[in-house]
Amino acid sequence: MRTLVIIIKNRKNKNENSGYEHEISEIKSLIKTYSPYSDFYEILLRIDSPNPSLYIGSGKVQDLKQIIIENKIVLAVLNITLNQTQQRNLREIWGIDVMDKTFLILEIFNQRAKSQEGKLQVELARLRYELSRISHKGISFDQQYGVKGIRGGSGERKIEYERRVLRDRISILNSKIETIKKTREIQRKKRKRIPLPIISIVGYTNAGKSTLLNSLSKKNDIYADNMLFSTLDPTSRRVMIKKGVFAIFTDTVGFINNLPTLLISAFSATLEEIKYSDLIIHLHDLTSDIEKNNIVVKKTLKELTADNIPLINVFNKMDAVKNINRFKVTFSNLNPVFISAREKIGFEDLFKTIDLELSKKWKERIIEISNNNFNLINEIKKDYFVIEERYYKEAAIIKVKVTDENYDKITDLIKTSPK
Ligand SMILES: Nc1nc2c(ncn2[C@@H]2O[C@H](COP(=O)(O)OP(=O)(O)O)[C@@H](O)[C@H]2O)c(=O)[nH]1
Ligand SMILES: [Mg+2]
Repeated sequence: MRTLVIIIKNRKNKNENSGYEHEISEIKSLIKTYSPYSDFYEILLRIDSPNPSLYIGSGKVQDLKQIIIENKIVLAVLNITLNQTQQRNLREIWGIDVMDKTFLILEIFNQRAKSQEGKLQVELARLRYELSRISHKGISFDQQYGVKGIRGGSGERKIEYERRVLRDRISILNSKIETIKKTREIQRKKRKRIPLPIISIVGYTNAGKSTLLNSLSKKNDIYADNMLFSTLDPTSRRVMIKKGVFAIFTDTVGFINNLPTLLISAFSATLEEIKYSDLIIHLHDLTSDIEKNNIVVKKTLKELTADNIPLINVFNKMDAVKNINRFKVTFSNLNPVFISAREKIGFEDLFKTIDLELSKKWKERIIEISNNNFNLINEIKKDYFVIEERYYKEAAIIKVKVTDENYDKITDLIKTSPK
């Protein structure tokens, strides 16, 4: 999917240039989260003040239309906030999908939300976002609010009507979410677990989470025919940690700098799955503001009640920084693992640390199945992780890697199985 990334800077603001590289890299990373096989065309625009109906000047809009056609671009993403009119007009003129950053983030949340509550939270955020940008003059709702004496006129009435409709839908959604929250515990119990450890990769957008998932699975995945894994969603991969030991790695939605407040609940709901993981990899970006990001991530994990899950602090992009020892000293209290996801450096260390953590809960157990009951053996192989099978005359000896809970289930299965 070829995407046009448009970074708009206000000419009057002298300091605005500084974060350009970072901003473009963050937006690209978001687009890749939305659509992994994207490639990009980048444009930096300087404007004096936003155009009410297009945000950018109409001449520039036409120039960009040429670029869009010539390069077969299908999506444009802008770093600023568009109101509905501007978004609609640009879509019409360019004939492609146009999004601002918040809209793109909502699309990503929408893709990733799995639970019913997650989906409703995202829908709620979308309505709030729409409510915030209803406007006929390129002024946001927040700015308009409280302005007195310009009421009246049919435009104003239409806006009032649209706001009322949105507010009604918001309150309906809110009560639905309340109901679901009450029944959530029941749903959790019903959840079917994959019989392998689940490792969630969390961290800021642009930290290298997707790169890590890709590098790990390319290096170590065994493209097994295994039925268990055909149902994995595309953000998860099976990775071999050491001979015979596998885990499911899951890429999560990244944290985003200055996430708009109205998206925070939707964001947490999208991350709900983290609660069910056996281990969290917190991926830090050595080239970013580590301390500041760390605080935000920790706080969010706590809000998700995921702060009791074992966590490994992994520092990425070690290839891009000089004097790695300085970081080793600064973060020694976090038991850091240093890697380069892109250059595939430090993976042995990472696997060792992961294995150590997981083996606290996932243990090798031996089970004996008499009379070589193949139906039973197949059933176990279908649902649990078998490391080794040995067949003797009287019985089969099966070695599995399981949690205590899984082990109990297997013993129950053996007891109840027809001989
Ligand atoms: N120098 C360097 N860049 C990396 C490394 N890993 C990822 N990146 C780059 O960081 C950017 C964001 O990576 P991505 O995997 O999309 O991050 P995500 O948002 O956390 O999924 C991309 O431009 C990657 O090429 C690394 O080990 N070293
Ligand atoms: Mg990503």
